[in-house]
Amino acid sequence: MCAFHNYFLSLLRNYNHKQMKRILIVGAGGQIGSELTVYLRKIYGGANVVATDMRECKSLGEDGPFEVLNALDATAMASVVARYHVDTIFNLVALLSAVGERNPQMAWNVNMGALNNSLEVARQHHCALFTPSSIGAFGPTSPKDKTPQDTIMQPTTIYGVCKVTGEMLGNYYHHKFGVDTRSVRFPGIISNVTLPGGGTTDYAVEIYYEAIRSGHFTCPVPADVYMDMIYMPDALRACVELMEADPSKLVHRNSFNIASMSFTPEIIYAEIRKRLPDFKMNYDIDPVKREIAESWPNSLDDTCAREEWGWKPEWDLSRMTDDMLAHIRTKLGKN
Ligand code: AKB
Repeated sequence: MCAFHNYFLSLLRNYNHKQMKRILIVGAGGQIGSELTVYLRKIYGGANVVATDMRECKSLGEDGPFEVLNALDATAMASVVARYHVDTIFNLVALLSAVGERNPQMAWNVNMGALNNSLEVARQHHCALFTPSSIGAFGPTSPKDKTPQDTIMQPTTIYGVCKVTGEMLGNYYHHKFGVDTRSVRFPGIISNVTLPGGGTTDYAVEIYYEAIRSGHFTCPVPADVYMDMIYMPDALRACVELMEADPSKLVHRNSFNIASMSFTPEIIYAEIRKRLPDFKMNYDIDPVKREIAESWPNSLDDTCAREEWGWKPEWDLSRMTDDMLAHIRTKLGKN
């Protein structure tokens, strides 16, 4: 009955153009959330996007509703969903890979707790649910290059264990209860608005800030390790395009490989030096980040996302580097 009801609602949503109307963002103060909130409000209207975070975030309350919400409190989450008549939840709460290794129990409790609550609230209130997965869902036994959509997933970090479990739970809630769960496996996200925290791919953001600030960067990840990365505008567009995709075309749901660029620290350093020839980089390898980075794919195969919902990246390393340096120059007053 419930599965049928949810399926019927998702068909109805698909019938209308721009299906999401009342959106809840859980964990809106983080790297993705702070930009996704603004992006969604531009598309769906400020009043229709409710931003929530554990802590007060003044800027997120400027052009739409903001509520303080602990994602581990399911009752509070359900009450916000009911009060604002939410039909779509974006659960962005996560401790990232490197910080997760420092406190695996906390990473499991936070990452899985927020996801469990989001799934249950989505089931009870007939909402669609987006939860990011990550390249971190793969591990050393996955194929390294052009890692396929469906392949071996045996991650060696608690972050990856949470992501694989989350993908399976998302699929379970879809099959068992008809909840419209969808997800992408994000590469490292590069942006110039909010800094990431505790990730293995963070170096690819920090390098731009240091190139402008001090002209020198100490890289914690080995020179020759490839990882997939994506520029924030592409990441935001992926969230909306997937959630707006026709469900009848989705063979997969949790979670889609998406790809846009893959590089090593040496490659991004060389790209920045084309614009700032005096920029210098040395290495002080963080053993935890090294192990994680070496366990992840070099690059993902995103054919299924392209075929099932039309995914196509717009940014490459060169264009992104121009844009990052220009924005950070302005932000740091170094024009
Ligand atoms: C991390 O490095 O932990 C994240 C990710 C790739 O999921 N940026």
